[in-house]
Amino acid sequence: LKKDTIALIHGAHRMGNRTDADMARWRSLRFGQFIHWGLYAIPGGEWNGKTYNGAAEWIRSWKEMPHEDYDKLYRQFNPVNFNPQQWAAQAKSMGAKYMIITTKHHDGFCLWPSKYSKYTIASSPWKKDLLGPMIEAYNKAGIDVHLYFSIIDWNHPDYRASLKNAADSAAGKRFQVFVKNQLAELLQRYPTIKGFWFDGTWDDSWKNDGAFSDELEQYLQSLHPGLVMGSRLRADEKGARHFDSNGRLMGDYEQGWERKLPATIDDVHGNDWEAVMTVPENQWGYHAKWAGHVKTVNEILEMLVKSVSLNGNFVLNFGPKADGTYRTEEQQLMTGIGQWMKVNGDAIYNGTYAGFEKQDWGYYIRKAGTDSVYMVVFNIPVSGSLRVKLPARTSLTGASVLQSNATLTPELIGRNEYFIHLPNKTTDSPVVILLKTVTGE
Ligand code: FHN
Repeated sequence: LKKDTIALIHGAHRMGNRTDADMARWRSLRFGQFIHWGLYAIPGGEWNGKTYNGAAEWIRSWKEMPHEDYDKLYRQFNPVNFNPQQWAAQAKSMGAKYMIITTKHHDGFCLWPSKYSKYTIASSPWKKDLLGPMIEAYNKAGIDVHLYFSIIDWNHPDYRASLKNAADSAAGKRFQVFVKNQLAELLQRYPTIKGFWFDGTWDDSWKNDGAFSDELEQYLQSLHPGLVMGSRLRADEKGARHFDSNGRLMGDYEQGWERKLPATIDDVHGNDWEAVMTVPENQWGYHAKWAGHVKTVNEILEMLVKSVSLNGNFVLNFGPKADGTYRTEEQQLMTGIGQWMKVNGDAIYNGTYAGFEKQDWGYYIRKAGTDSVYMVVFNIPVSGSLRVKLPARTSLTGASVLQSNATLTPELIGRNEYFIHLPNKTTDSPVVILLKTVTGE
């Protein structure tokens, strides 16, 4: 927080995290699936035999790709192999408890038949709504759905990055009405959704109108009380985004953790937060030729575990192909993550910061509001002995390996300090140990 606070009308309206049931639910889910799906999946990062090395969903802004060509792609969008039940089943078996789907990315193409635009799925050969069946299938599988919505809209004639004259301002006002209408339409069509995930809010036209984003947030809350919306939507009247000019978080959780994670608990300032992560370095939509490093199951698990250990949610992105299927690498990741989650998911859901001193072997996660603390071990020391230092007046009464249920006897080696001796020094996936602790005199 900044020292000298200033009076703001459109700054943060709340101190601290939301405490209501809808937010508590979002916070407990911890692991989500992000899906970037749209017209950009058709070129898949390639055009006229050349490969675009930027993010596939940005190909329209590549000089080699004429806008007219991109804007005609909708005539080919026909995901004949799309099977929403299968998508939902795969997400469920991976262990995801919520899903975020791009209703409309920066290109402006809508996956639902919006009555406010012609550039929608209804104009494609597929014709039918894609979002409805997807939301229904995910909800049936017990997975909450949140809707990604880009404010930047490359297709809409009234979208302006900045407002330079009276005509721009008039267009900007019309665009705001359009945004409001589309969002209300989404809520009316899909009443089970749990939140909006806003993006593309960095242009001047948006951030210089804090009053509008503030009113919009309140309007959406009034239509659908309990909605969860991150910090990307809002700007204050001075153009500050995410955090207002007094340093207070706007929106329900910090939404700036994109392809990066906080290092320590101090970096999150007590706020709810969520990280979104790509599988390759920076590809969200489908790219036929992934270049560079592709994250492995264990790398992703470590990010998930680290996020939860620091009170955050972790969301892994997938970019399905234009025909509605997932590439093999993504399917394999889902399976691999799911295998681990099936055995060890208890350490993730409802997990929170444990308040214990961090050790080099990995991360502690506390089951919210309980004495159960999980050790998630990524680096086993050559000694095979894992150091556990507990806060004052806390003692360790037992430990067991989650996977095998094997009981481990902690060795007391100093005041509030123990070794847990691992039976196996080698493993090819993170080992979870459940600690039983007692806090008292
Ligand atoms: O430009 C987009 C990008 O394509 C992708 O959708 C990510 C997801 O967080 N958001 C924007 C960049 O911040």
